[in-house]
Amino acid sequence: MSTLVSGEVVQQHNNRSSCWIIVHGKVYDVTEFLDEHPGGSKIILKYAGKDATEAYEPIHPPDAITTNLPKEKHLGTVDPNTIVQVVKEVTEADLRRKMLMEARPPLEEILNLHDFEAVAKVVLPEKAWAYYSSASDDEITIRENRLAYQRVWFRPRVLRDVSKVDWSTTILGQKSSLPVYISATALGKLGHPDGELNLTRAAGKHGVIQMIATLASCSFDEIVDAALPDQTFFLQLYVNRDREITKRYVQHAERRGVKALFITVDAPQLGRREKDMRLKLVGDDAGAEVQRGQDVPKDQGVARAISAFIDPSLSWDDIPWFKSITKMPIILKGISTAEDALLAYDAGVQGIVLSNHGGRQLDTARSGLEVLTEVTAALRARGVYPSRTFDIFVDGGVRRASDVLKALALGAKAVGVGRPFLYAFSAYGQEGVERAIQIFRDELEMNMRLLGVRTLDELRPEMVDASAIHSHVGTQPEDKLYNSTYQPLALAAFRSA
Ligand code: PPY
Repeated sequence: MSTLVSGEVVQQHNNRSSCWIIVHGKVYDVTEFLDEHPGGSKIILKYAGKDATEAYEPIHPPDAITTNLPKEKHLGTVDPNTIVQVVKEVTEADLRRKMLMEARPPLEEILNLHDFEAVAKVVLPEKAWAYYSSASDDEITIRENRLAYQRVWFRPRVLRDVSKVDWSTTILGQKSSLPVYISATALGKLGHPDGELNLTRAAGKHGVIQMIATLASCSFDEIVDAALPDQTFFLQLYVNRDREITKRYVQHAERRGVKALFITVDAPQLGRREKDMRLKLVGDDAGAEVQRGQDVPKDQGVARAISAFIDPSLSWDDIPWFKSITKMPIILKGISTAEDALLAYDAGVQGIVLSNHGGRQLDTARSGLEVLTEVTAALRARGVYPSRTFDIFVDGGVRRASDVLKALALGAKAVGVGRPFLYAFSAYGQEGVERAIQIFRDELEMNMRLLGVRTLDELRPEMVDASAIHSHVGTQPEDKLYNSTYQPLALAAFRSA
């Protein structure tokens, strides 16, 4: 039985020379870990002698503390009878958020995916919105991801008896009710206490495939345990500098029935997301104190602080090793040129995701949709397109079923959607995700009828005019809904007097 530790005793260890914290009802001595904490010591010290669960939960896997801290530092369970309640102080921001949640538009008034983003922008805690919405540098690519879809126009066919339309498909041999999969996004508990489980429950119910993120707030097993018996998952992988950790993680996922491995290849270093970084400079915990020259990385933002484990030495030479440790199909996520698409083909992987990581990595990289046209041309010139063994996926900027149909007409097998689902559950939990899926269904039905296709196989490149896709100048129709939710970058702020 675990030792009982009284709340009063925990409270006495509230400083740098002796720092105890409570996480999930357990007491830990983190004094010697302070300087090793990737997010810096300052944030831990804020919770010295207190319950840190709420701050810990969204940004750590549940077992991070138990695996990183030597056993002798696990001091026991907080005695529920003696605990001096370290009740979280209800801040003004909490009260405001509660009020805003109560005033949200009812779900039936959410008509499109932009609506979720607009609600999320208002109700999310500032840091969560900054982390989720941010993109790199001047945020040109995140906006280009939307614009690219508007440079492609439909060439609809008529009189084709579209009384029945069917948008179901198979993705990497797995049934999917939509040609859309839920792409990996990290830190779901910043947006909702159930985090990624909202996605799992909705996806299971509606036959949609979820890609589990290495950096999800919920652990891999929690997610898989919440699934229906035959629910399909893919796994997104950040490759660890310690390949043994990666091997264990991948093989565990395969044993638990994950059907494909998406290796992220566009993030040897994390992009500078200034909205996220800016908030850390002026925000509370790592903020003011940090600027006074303490030891916390000064301007890292949530993401950069926890990305140190990612291996920047990953290269094409590593692909055979991945093939040797798993039988799952391997897909490289984050390809942006025909040259790399051909290398991926030659490396014998089963597919690629044309992606710029939602505009969060190399700014002014092109959109996946634009890259798609050059990739299919290059593969065709090689005589290897279309292929049954090599699939092309696209993600970034998809907000409408019309976007999905354009990508499929141009050769994508399916598209990934990340932020919109994240915003849907941040604002409305599982029901929000279900509504988002329903919106895709409704829009697919209408757009397929109007385009003159009954099944996704009937989509053809001739059904779109993509002749302007490479043009980055000229007038564009304005995307009013998107622009009204898009939050411009902020400039340096004065300190308040
Ligand atoms: C991203 O934020 O774009 C991610 O891919 C997730 C992430 C989160 C924290 C560190 C590294 C990557």
